[in-house]
Amino acid sequence: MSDYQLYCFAQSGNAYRAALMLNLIGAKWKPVWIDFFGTGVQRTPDYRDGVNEMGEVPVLVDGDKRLSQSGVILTYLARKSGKFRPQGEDQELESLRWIIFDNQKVNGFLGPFRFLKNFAKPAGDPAVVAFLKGRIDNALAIVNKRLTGRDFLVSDRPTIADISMTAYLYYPADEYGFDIAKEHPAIGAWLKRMQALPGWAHPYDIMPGYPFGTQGYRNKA
Ligand SMILES: N[C@@H](CCC(=O)N[C@@H](CS)C(=O)NCC(=O)O)C(=O)O
Repeated sequence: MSDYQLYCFAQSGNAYRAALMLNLIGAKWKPVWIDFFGTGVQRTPDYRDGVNEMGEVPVLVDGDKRLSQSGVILTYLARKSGKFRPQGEDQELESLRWIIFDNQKVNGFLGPFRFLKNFAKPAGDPAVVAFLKGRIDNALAIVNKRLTGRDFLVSDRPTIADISMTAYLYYPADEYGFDIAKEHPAIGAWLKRMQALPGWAHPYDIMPGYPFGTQGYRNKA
């Protein structure tokens, strides 16, 4: 029996943070597929009243507990498992600082950018897409500088800040039209270090929704 349920879908980097953490801590979990692009169930009153008033994915269910916001889910799972937990107040604050920067400026722009390029109908206005690309280049350069000469974002070992920051960075380069790992080599090397962790898996392999419009997986992990 699964210990956790995760409301998610394969294209969601926000949900991937939680799915990856569950995998990395060796938790038993099962996905609840959200047909985000089809029925759009996340916009219904039932979803907002019964699952998440914010109308968002991911949502983690652990018994009677129901959590949303990936940063909250990561914090909860790190405290519960003792894994990937920042140590001491300084690391906790530093981790929170990078998680907020990630949510707002890194994946906060990469998510809508990728959505407008790949999934939106009609496709995104080129001026909006170009604006987002400028913000993304700036934010990724900051992360690349941070990772130059260090292995992980806040400590000499991976923490939830690293897991959060990977959210959209493993999706294929052709979905972005540029190669994040190649353009930002310190990010590229860090992504390989994260990928080497036991339990790591690609978003398309652990969350349902691939190929697009189905409930399938790319290669079921
Ligand atoms: N900060 C949130 C972002 C969650 C989020 O925006 N999820 C997207 C799916 S990738 C969503 O549900 N969007 C619905 C909406 O914004 O209306 C988190 O980290 O969990």
